[in-house]
Amino acid sequence: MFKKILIANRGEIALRIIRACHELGIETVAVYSSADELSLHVRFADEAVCIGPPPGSESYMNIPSILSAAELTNSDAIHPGYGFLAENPEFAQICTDNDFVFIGPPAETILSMGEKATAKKSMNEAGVPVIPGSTGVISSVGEAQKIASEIGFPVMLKASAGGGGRGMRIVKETDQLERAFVTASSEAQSAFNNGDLYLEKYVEKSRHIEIQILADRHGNVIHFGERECSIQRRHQKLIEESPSPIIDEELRQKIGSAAVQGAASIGYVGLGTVEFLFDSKSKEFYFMEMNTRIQVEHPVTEMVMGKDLVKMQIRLAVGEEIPSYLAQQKLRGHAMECRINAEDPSNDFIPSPAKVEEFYAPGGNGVRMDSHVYAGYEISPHYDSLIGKLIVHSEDRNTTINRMQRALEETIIEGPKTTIPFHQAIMRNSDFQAGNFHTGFLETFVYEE
Ligand code: MV4
Repeated sequence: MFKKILIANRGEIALRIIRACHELGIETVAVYSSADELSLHVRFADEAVCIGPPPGSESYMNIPSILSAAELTNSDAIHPGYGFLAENPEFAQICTDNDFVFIGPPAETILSMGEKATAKKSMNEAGVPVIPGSTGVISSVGEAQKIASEIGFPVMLKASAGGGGRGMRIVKETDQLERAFVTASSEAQSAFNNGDLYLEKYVEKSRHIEIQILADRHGNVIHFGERECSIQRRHQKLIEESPSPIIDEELRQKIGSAAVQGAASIGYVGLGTVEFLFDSKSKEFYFMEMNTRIQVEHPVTEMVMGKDLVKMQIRLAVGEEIPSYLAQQKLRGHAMECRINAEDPSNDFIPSPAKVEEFYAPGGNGVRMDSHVYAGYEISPHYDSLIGKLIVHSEDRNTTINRMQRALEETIIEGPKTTIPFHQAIMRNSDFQAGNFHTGFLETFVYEE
């Protein structure tokens, strides 16, 4: 086992990783920007090293600073968390080259899954269902026209270097395709320094379903069921749950096996998430992307599977084998997560960085709050606005929603505006309660406090 892990991140996930390390008897090193000196990850880690000024690009993404901190503290491994350097193949490679274990898959895997057109092609070749469209990158408007006329409109153009909803365009008819192709490609070029696009049939009223997978170095690949992530606003997830209200055990095993097969075919090692688009009408599912990091919403899977995913991720990085009984592990009950952001839901979700004047995290049976915030804490405007994740678990979905309402009611956060009242409104919505929603839910949802 590692003796010491450096956590190349901040906020709630840095704290989450420190907790896993300490339970495993591993020492921890926090790195922090000058804006985060009073953050809990600095306080709870065994050691802490300042790595730069407030902007993430000069601190949490500053590779030389982070490597120096790892060197200085004699760390064995580096955990990147999510965001920042978590899916940067150069960083993974540099860690390895300097004899630090990167807690994640090898650099080549991160690179191949980061190119979305390549990832889709690999999964198609592995027999995983993909959305009809181009095989890999499209090289010309002519090729796009040809494929679009074969599969029919509407189609979607996606940036191969994008992902998570960045660099996408819906095209409704032939006349719009050329313009969309040219502008999407130049936008992708300036945003990602890569103008490659791929094209696929646009699936209406879809749901976002993702499968948690785990793979060890000994050839075992297993899945831990799905997370339902369709409640999103501008590609930012707000509520996640497991299991999905529309997936039964048979479908779970079908999608889960597809994810496992896809991961196995590329020799995946570590913890990962395979994202699928689920067509509510036809009940078909299609591979979209694979994420090679621990995800924000991992706790809902932890609650229903009764396992600590960060500890498992660390064990996989050490080279441990997945115990065979885990492939048979059944999910228990229903878990849901509400992302609490310091944003004003009454004012287009504008960030509300402010001093937290009062803070009370809810408790009781089946309630978990993953947060780095405390009374007196100053929320910095330099980072994302996530200030906590409220996760609840109970025997079924209805009881979980009731429990979430109770826990949201109990939560006290004074100072910044937060998404809590917005979550309360969603919990009261009858379509949400019935599990009747798709990724367009929040576009038509009318928020009344
Ligand atoms: C799609 C789609 C419909 N058809 N692809 C958005 C995130 C990125 N991973 C892919 N996304 C989508 N791809 C086809 N062919 C609809 C979306 C989409 C979406 C997907 C998941 C969750 C929320 C979404 C919101 C808008 C669009």
